[in-house]
Amino acid sequence: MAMERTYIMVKPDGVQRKVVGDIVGRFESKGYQLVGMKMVQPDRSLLEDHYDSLKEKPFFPKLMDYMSSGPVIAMVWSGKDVVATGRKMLGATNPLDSAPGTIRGDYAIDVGRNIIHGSDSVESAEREIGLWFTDDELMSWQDHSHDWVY
Ligand code: RTP
Repeated sequence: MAMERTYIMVKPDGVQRKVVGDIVGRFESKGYQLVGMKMVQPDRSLLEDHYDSLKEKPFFPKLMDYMSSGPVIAMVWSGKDVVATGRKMLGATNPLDSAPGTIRGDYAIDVGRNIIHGSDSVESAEREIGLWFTDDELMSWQDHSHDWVY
């Protein structure tokens, strides 16, 4: 069984629009385990590291402005196939293509205000978790509730 961790981040628009509780609730209801969470006002160097692969994209400066415009909620969720399933729960990057029922499909219209980030692979999840969290901010507690999920 692929037990994984993923990095999920409610972006500044999601915090301002007060959908944090709903997003946390969706991951909890699905059966995933929260192992780390904090509110952060990210500085540009952290955001540049996080979005390093997009540095050459024309939208990169706008993305930096957007992501540094307010606090974000940084989270680490753990569970079976949580990276791929988390991306499904988020919906497509462009909310116009996101299915209703997904987070972006339910809350967003514009790709430049798409509410949430989720790691796109196990490797990028581990890289992003290392960028946003120190080891002592991540819990390793025994959650037996997943015995009732899988
Ligand atoms: P994310 O990293 O935020 O979860 O998004 P993603 O993998 O689904 O998409 P990615 O291509 O990595 O893009 C990162 C974020 O950049 C913004 N974006 N703006 N054409 C545009 O203006 C444009 N394209 C992408 C979005 O906020 C996207 O989530």
